[in-house]
Amino acid sequence: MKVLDSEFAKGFLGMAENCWKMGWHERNGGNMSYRLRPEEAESVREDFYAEPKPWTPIDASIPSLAGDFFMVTGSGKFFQNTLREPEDATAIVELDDKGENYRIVWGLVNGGRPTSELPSHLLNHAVKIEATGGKNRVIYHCHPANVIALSYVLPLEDAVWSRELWDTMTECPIIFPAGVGVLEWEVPGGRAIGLKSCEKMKTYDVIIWAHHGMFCAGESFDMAFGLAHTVDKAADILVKIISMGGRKRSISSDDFRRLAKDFNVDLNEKFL
Ligand code: 2HA
Ligand code: ZN
Repeated sequence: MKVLDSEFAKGFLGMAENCWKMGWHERNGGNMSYRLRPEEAESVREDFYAEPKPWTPIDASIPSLAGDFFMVTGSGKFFQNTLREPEDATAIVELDDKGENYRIVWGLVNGGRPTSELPSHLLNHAVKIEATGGKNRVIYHCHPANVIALSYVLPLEDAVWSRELWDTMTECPIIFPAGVGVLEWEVPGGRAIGLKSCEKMKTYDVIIWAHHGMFCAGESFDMAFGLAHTVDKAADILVKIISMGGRKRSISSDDFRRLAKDFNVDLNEKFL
């Protein structure tokens, strides 16, 4: 089968288009990766390059991902164009048997490299595989304005962000019951931001990169998109609350506990 006829590629490109429409991807901002199931990789293998591109160091050693295939956005590519020119804007990469090098086996037909955040993506895939018993498949990064604006105003603390965002919309604690992690400003694209994100990804599915954007994980495209959408909407409401002069009332800790009980979610007690 052709890669572009596969359900996973349709899911990837559909999510990229939705994310573009949300306004989270100015110019070449943001990136996305999807870990293929072995049978998905097998089903499109006939469409791979007869001569894959050369092996390239990942800048990290991730043995748990050895031999895995990932669909990724390309460095410098615009989300706006992914659906129109997927073979130019995205790639499938294969990892070697040590999890130290990758090679392009499909896509980026006009040259180029996978996303500059590839080390962050792969390191965090490894953490999330461990945390979810292999269920996590998507890692996604975007630049939503409300989240970025709040990172100039709120203290950069997990507890403050988690509680403030939960208390914008009743369903937030059900959708991100662990809360959100927050990283101080860091240079994009390197090992440092990747490794610091990994520490947070052990606990959270969403990380705020201060003055930069959001980094999140999901078991499917719908789950990753839905999570980013919910956090962005909560941040939008919080900006409005702060702009209107601040909270006049709140959802109480006991109310959050009642919600968690009824919806059977494991709410992070540290933030109550
Ligand atoms: O431009 O968003 O973080 C791509 C990015 C890097
Ligand atoms: Zn970015």
